[in-house]
Amino acid sequence: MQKAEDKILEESFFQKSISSFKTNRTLQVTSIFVSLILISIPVYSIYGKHNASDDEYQRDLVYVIDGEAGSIAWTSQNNLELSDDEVFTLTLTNEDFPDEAKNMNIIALEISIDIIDYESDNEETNGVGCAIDSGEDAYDSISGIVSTPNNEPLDFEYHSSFTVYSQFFELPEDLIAGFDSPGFITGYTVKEIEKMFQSGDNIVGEYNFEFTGNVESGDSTFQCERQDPSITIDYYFELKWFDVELIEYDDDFL
Ligand SMILES: [Ca+2]
Ligand SMILES: [Ca+2]
Repeated sequence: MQKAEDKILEESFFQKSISSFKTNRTLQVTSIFVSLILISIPVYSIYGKHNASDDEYQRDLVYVIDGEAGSIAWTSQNNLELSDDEVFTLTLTNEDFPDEAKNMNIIALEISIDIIDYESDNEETNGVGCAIDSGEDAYDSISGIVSTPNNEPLDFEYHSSFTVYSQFFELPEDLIAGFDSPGFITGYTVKEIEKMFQSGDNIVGEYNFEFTGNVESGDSTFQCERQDPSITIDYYFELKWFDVELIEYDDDFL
């Protein structure tokens, strides 16, 4: 057990398992941040003591959290153009999940937004002074709120492309997470641990998405006016599935 506790570091096995697709440092930092929040959330076990049964001995063992994980594309849109303060809304339910997700243990929703204007802002210039000094683009941004069933809403604002997560189960507070190793847990039976990693009915209900365009024009220069009509984004949502597999820990594991 002490050996397992030594493995405590700042990223959980879960984030590690779903972060392999990430492509830039911003996303990695976001991921670690979300991971830290998840680990810090207190969770009170709902698993009371049962009458003594054959699997009680498992509470004294340490289990390594392993398993398989993957992604299923849900919905997406390219070239969504918003003017300043324009709000885009979308409401879906779990009934709208793709068929292949319906019998899976869906444990998270990942919302990714690419902000086209970050690399190529569509600001317009007008005036005789533009040839000499046209000034510079000002970054636009997207702010938004995403609410999912049985979760606190996520709110955010970003200038560049980003990803946010909503997770549908709470990691046990006594999960021992390692940066470069799987998580460990002890004190529970196998059945209890497996149940902790099931979303169950937490996915049932409405998913509301609200994205607002914040369009900024760069400062005008001498005899050169700058204007910015809009911000353009691509968004895509992915569902993350996870099937937990427990491995009894022993000294030979690592
Ligand atoms: Ca701009
Ligand atoms: Ca723009």
